Amino acid sequence: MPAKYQPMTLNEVIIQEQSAFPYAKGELSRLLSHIGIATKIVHREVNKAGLVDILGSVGSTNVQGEKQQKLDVFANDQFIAALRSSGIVCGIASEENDEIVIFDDELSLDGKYVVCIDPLDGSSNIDVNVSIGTIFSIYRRITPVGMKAEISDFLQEGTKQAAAGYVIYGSSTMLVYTTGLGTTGFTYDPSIGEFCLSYKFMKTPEHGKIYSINEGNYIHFPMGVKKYIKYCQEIDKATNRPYSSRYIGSLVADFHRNLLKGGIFIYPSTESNPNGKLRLLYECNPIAFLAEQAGGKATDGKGKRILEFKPDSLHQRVPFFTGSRYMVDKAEEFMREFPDK
Ligand code: AHM
Ligand code: MG
Repeated sequence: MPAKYQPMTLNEVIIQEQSAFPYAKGELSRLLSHIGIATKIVHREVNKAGLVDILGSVGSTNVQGEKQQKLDVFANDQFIAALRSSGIVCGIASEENDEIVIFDDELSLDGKYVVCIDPLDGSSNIDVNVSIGTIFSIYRRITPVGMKAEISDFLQEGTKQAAAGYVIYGSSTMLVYTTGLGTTGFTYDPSIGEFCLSYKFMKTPEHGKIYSINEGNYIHFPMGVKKYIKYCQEIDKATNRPYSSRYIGSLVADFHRNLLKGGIFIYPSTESNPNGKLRLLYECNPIAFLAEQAGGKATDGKGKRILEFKPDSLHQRVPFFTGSRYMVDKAEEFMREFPDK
């Protein structure tokens, strides 16, 4: 007789975790559930992406008379709608919007949380059927409940995150999140429409043998990064080198692979972009929280923890080194040895 399939669902795990905080009112749990629901809708659309030419291209009207939206715009609207209707969130900051979006209906004004989100990350991969992701970060507001959210609610250090996570729309869709009690992963089972627990207390290897960086930009990298790349490519049996180079160009997918297998992801400063490309609020902070909770590291390459940056603007960028702890340490060693003038 086949074994009985009895998965633990996202909601069950969230509720179980909530019991670790005896005074919790369940708001954060409900908020995570709302994100889970929005994710299922985005998953459905992402999986239809290849049908765009059949259903009508972006900007045109499809056979049902619906206007086709770009997937990233669709995902943004979807998450904003889900968070607005939750009544638990008083505002969001999205990579897609220049300014914060304030929810000022009566219920939302009493919401204790704000959310920073990159609704669909990996824009260059959206149209070509390569993995993309959603990244989110949840903070307790610092302005008093009942008032409109303000920018200061969003410009908090990553150490203040109440929860963070990502969704990877890959060969299967997975949701990985943390509330500071470890990193937990769920795989979406479309046959029952649920995220099912697949990784409890994810632990990333301390050493790895994958390095992920856009080597096309090599010429523009700081000397420390150039030297570290050469180190990764050298032969040394004791340290399993040469390492493998893997770069998808979707942060979530590159990070997720390295989290499971062990590796380092680097998006450093370049001559033209001294702060790199990735955004502190929407990309680096949530990923850094997840990395640390899984035993990994996330720094700016110069010894500073990403989670300790005090943001000064919504769309601030930061150089990003994350992954297996000893690999990040080694890369930083090269950065120290070859400081750029
Ligand atoms: P996006 O927010 O426009 O999608 O850019 C973020 C993405 C990350 O997912 C990825 O790590 C990086 O940009 C890739 O950039 P590049 O193409 O410069 O290597
Ligand atoms: Mg992005």
